[in-house]
Amino acid sequence: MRIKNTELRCEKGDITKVEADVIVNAANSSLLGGGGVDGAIHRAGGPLILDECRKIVNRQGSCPVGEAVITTGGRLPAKFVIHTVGPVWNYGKNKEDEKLRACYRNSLILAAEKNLQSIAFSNISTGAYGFPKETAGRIAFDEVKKYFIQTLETSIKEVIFVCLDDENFEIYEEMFEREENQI
Ligand code: AR6
Repeated sequence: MRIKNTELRCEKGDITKVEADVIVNAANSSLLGGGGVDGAIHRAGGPLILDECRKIVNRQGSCPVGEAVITTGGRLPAKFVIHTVGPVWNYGKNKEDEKLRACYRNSLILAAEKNLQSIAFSNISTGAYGFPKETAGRIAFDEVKKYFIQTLETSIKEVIFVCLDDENFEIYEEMFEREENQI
């Protein structure tokens, strides 16, 4: 689907293989790596990514939930990695919805500040952090659409939601289908 000059789509696969200007990692506040997509990105991208993460932490401390920082993509096909920290699901008691929205919004703002044209998102918080996938998908889709509807000028021309697991992919496919049938 298209919003103004930006193409949005979903795709099934491994985000470490995606050739976007920037891919968005589901990191933790330490920024020092972990499992899931974070582990895969550091493994595939090599040690330069961790070096830059360390420098960021030395400069500004750990990364709060909902915020985002940017590093090189190292050996990845992507030029950069945005590391954002999703909320841990706690049955909606800790404003998790709002925090997840902030992850998507702040990643887009950062990518536009760097004048990047294409961005690929992982399904933040829907693995180890336990956020229900359907709700997380709706929040991601809605917040990204909102950014493009509300932003007058942005460098971003392409957004890809990259889903590794079938469940997330089906959720995104259905959201795109529903949206396209409405227009
Ligand atoms: N490509 C695309 N998506 C992936 C990949 C991949 N290579 N690998 C996993 N996913 P998770 P979280 C999907 O657990 O829930 C880490 O240890 C996966 O199917 O990676 O935000 C961090 O260091 C799932 O839907 O991130 C944090 O400590 C989604 O990525 C913590 O986990 C997110 O799952 C963050 O947890």
